[in-house]
Amino acid sequence: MARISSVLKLSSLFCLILVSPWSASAALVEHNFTIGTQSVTRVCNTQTLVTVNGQYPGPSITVHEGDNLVVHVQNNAPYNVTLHWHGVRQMRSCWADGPAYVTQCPITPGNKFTYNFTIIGQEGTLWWHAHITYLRATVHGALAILPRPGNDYPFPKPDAEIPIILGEWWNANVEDVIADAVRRGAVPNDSDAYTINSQPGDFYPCSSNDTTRILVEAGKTYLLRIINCAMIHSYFFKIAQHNMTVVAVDAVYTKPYETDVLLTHPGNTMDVLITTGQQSGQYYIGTRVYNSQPIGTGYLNTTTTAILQYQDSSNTSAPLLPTFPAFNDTTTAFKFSSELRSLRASVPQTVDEEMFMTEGFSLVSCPNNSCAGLFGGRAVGSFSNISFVRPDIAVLQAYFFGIDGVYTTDFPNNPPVVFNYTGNVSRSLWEPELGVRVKLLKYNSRVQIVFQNTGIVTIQNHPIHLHGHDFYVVGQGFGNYNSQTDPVNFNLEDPQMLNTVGVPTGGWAAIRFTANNPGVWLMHCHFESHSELGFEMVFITEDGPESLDKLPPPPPDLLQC
Ligand SMILES: *[C@@H]1O[C@H](CO)[C@@H](O)[C@H](O)[C@H]1NC(C)=O
Ligand SMILES: *[C@@H]1O[C@H](CO)[C@@H](O)[C@H](O)[C@H]1NC(C)=O
Ligand SMILES: *[C@@H]1O[C@H](CO)[C@@H](O)[C@H](O)[C@H]1NC(C)=O
Ligand SMILES: *[C@@H]1O[C@H](CO)[C@@H](O)[C@H](O)[C@H]1NC(C)=O
Ligand SMILES: *[C@@H]1O[C@H](CO)[C@@H](O)[C@H](O)[C@H]1NC(C)=O
Ligand SMILES: *[C@@H]1O[C@H](CO)[C@@H](O)[C@H](O)[C@H]1NC(C)=O
Ligand SMILES: *[C@@H]1O[C@H](CO)[C@@H](O)[C@H](O)[C@H]1NC(C)=O
Ligand SMILES: *[C@@H]1O[C@H](CO)[C@@H](O)[C@H](O)[C@H]1NC(C)=O
Ligand SMILES: *[C@@H]1O[C@H](CO)[C@@H](O)[C@H](O)[C@H]1NC(C)=O
Ligand SMILES: *[C@@H]1O[C@H](CO)[C@@H](O)[C@H](O)[C@H]1NC(C)=O
Ligand SMILES: *[C@@H]1O[C@H](CO)[C@@H](O)[C@H](O)[C@H]1NC(C)=O
Ligand SMILES: *[C@@H]1O[C@H](CO)[C@@H](O)[C@H](O)[C@H]1NC(C)=O
Ligand SMILES: [Cu+2]
Repeated sequence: MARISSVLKLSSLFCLILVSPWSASAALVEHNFTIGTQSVTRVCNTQTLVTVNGQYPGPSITVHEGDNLVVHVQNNAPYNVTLHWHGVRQMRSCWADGPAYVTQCPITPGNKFTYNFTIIGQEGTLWWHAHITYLRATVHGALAILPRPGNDYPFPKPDAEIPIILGEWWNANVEDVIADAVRRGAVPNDSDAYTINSQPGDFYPCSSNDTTRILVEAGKTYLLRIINCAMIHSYFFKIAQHNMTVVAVDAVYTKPYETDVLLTHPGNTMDVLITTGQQSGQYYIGTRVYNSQPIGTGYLNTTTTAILQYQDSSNTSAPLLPTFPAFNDTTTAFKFSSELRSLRASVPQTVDEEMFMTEGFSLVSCPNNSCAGLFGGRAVGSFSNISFVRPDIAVLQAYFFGIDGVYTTDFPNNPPVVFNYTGNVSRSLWEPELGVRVKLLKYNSRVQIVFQNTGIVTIQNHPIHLHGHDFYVVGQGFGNYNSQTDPVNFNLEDPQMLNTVGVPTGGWAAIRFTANNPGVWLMHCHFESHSELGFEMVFITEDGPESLDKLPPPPPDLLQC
């Protein structure tokens, strides 16, 4: 019975808001989020977690495209908090985007702030999470965007929808983990378990009694809303004996893509259809890490599981486990990422602004090699050799109110040095600059960025997330980007649109978007340890000529720092 009730709780995560089908008008969806602390036990270890409304994972939000979402946040936790609405375009509502010291000052303990924005032109699954220090490890939840009342999905309506939230668990206070790493100049300690809907599953100690079970009926179609909320890990995702059809990624519809394995990076969301084609039984839903670094450490080699359980309970066979790709199976990872195609696309055919950015690790030297990173240095990340240093006040406030001295506008279109990016990079090139250099974009300019992963410290697939815009991934490959030969093969017809792209390890990815959203927009690696260590940069999209092309003034409860 305990198992059944946990399944029911899960399915009620996504209760539909009932709106009559003939009403096309947008609704106001309002939520109260109280941030607090609670005691939670996993893998035989009890921790005090920061959570929203006492839920872990946090509350699911369901809206329709076109709705105005208003979330009143009361911070009763002992930490500064901000919330980000991951993947929401935030058209003309940059003030509600959420990254701390970029678009807002934090909500300090005891204080409150209201996030108020309208979701336009996006359908599918997104999510929300804390956007400061390491709090998003436990402060996160699903955001399902249904078609406007009267509109349909571009695929047959599923019989039910099931959220699948992939996360990580530490046998430590995550705020201590990041503070300790920053103090020592080290990479933060790894987590102690990976989770599916907050449970590690049958292959971890003290966990099997609480493994997430998803009850299904035979012969039905289910829509899985899969969200990678993990802090540092990309996963392969499989279900034993069940193929999957991807229909959307990052709340952008795809041409239906059938596969038996998914690759998901932190920040990515996927809408996936499954048909329950078996008669009965139990089938593991499982994840295993995709490790794109040449070194084979820094991750758990366990399989994290939930169970897809057919309701016919006469079959008591043990659950079947899927077979997984090897941890370092870059071929399978690249195949999945490069075969996705947008259902509908309108790609900028020419560009006004062309950027080439190196991205990856850098190493800051410390006095007497006294830091805990490689060679006694401090581990950091960078774009084009600039490691971002968070200012004391929000960049958006500095921009809007014309406060000088917070940032400069000279982020370069090309990195300062040309070198063999993915080769054995000379140590003399490892030390970055530190600063807050932003890139200004003219309103409505068409932008192309080529991200070039470097071999500094190590090559790795970094999931690069851009706020305020979705972008088309027009090309990707391994080795050094060749500006003569690679553009010839760009897909300008139906490339996938994303908000988070995994740049192939030791390779490159080319994106295009139109800067049609005035405001201050963070771009960063979505491995949280990397972004906390400066793997970030900022775009400012300038106002356009018409009043509707301008960023409106701040909300009345604007926070100061
Ligand atoms: C949010 O809290 C306010 C004040 O406490 C209350 O009046 C309102 O009904 C709550 N709204 C929701 C959606 O729970
Ligand atoms: C949300 O913002 C709109 C303006 O964009 C405003 O009209 C509305 O009153 C705001 N709602 C709340 C609850 O603050
Ligand atoms: C991180 O790991 C190191 C080495 O295992 C340990 O000494 C340290 O206490 C850990 N830090 C935290 C915050 O748990
Ligand atoms: C699992 O539940 C059984 C039956 O309630 C109990 O005897 C056992 O101790 C539990 N195991 C764990 C690891 O909690
Ligand atoms: C999954 O798809 C593959 C390739 O299309 C096919 O060979 C296999 O039989 C399918 N498996 C199931 C369980 O439908
Ligand atoms: C019983 O379930 C197992 C998986 O747990 C499955 O392999 C088997 O085919 C099922 N048997 C029947 C008769 O459906
Ligand atoms: C996982 O790593 C441990 C050592 O850390 C090793 O003993 C074990 O065989 C590995 N398991 C798998 C599935 O690779
Ligand atoms: C993957 O790892 C295995 C060892 O586990 C190694 O033999 C193999 O060469 C690696 N493959 C790649 C592509 O790095
Ligand atoms: C570095 O080490 C030398 C020799 O041990 C010492 O004299 C010097 O004070 C140290 N410098 C710093 C910045 O710690
Ligand atoms: C760049 O480095 C790679 C890997 O070491 C090497 O194979 C390649 O020849 C180098 N390219 C150039 C132009 O030196
Ligand atoms: C980065 O900038 C620093 C400081 O100007 C310089 O020493 C280093 O060589 C540069 N590295 C690269 C890869 O451009
Ligand atoms: C919390 O935010 C306030 C306002 O920005 C700042 O003054 C304070 O130092 C922050 N506290 C911590 C622990 O970062
Ligand atoms: Cu990264």
